[in-house]
Amino acid sequence: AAALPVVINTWAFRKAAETAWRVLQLGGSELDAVERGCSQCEIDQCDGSVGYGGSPDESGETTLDAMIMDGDTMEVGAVADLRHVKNAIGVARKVIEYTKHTLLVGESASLFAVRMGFPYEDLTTQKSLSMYSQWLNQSCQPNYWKNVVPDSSKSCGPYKRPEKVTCKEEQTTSRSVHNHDTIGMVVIGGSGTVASGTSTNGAVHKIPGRVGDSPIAGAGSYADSTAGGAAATGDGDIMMRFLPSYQAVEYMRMGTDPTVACQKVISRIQKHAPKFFGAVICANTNGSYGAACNKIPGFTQFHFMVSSPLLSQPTEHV
Ligand code: SD4
Repeated sequence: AAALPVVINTWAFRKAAETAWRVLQLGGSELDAVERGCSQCEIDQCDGSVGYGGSPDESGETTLDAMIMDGDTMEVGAVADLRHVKNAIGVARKVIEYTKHTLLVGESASLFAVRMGFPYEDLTTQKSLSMYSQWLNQSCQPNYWKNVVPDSSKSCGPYKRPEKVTCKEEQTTSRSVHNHDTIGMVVIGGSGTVASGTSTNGAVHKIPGRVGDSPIAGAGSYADSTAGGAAATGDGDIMMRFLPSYQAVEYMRMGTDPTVACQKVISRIQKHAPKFFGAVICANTNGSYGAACNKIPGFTQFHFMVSSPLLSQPTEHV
């Protein structure tokens, strides 16, 4: 059975689901619901991987990626590598509302945010500082480099491009399920208007400047009121190469059931990256929804939240 409106979001982020649902109940728009729902996770620092104080990069700084998409107008507002501003999806919303651009990045995005009235503040916390110093103190720091050699007497980092390519690939960061939990949300309103959005602090110990899938339209999320909406979570460096959210929406446009659409998207990526960590959620304009993940050791179940008139409260699905 399907009914409208429907709100789905990645992971068991219940408060985000409740907030988005409440916004709809109070007459807010689909975009309002996405913005407020994802903002809730930024405030709550959901799983440490959304909002400030998580995923310190190689220099110890927390940077944020977020996007919001309007499936009626096909407008997108996004920020990437946003520094010193906590409410990333709020800034993304201002990009839609007050500019003709789609994506603003880095410190320039921060300056835009300040002009829009957002506070400029430190995103590091005791927790992110201690994650950072633990990482610095490891004898061989897990990182995201490849085909480089250490540039010092230390066995690892800082790195330089090798004179001749060495065959040994450096160890990459172990991507635990828990350091990669972006909030992605899709809202389908009562009349079938679709909105979607994401917010994340990205990957732990990333190379400064790294932008993941989350702020990229069609990768992190996609919304089209003539078909449906989708959002992705997981290893953005891999997933963004496949535009999984766009692909899921296009499958639904062709009449594919949402669960099958998500499964097809996951198996496409899996052919190239069998062990990638990731999941996709989607919903069509009838209110049918689905999800799929790449089942790998340590990640065999994917939790997501669904809010609908058919459920008495936002409900966790596996
Ligand atoms: C990223 N996709 O920056 C994000 C992280 C994430 O679930 O989704 N976590 O790669």
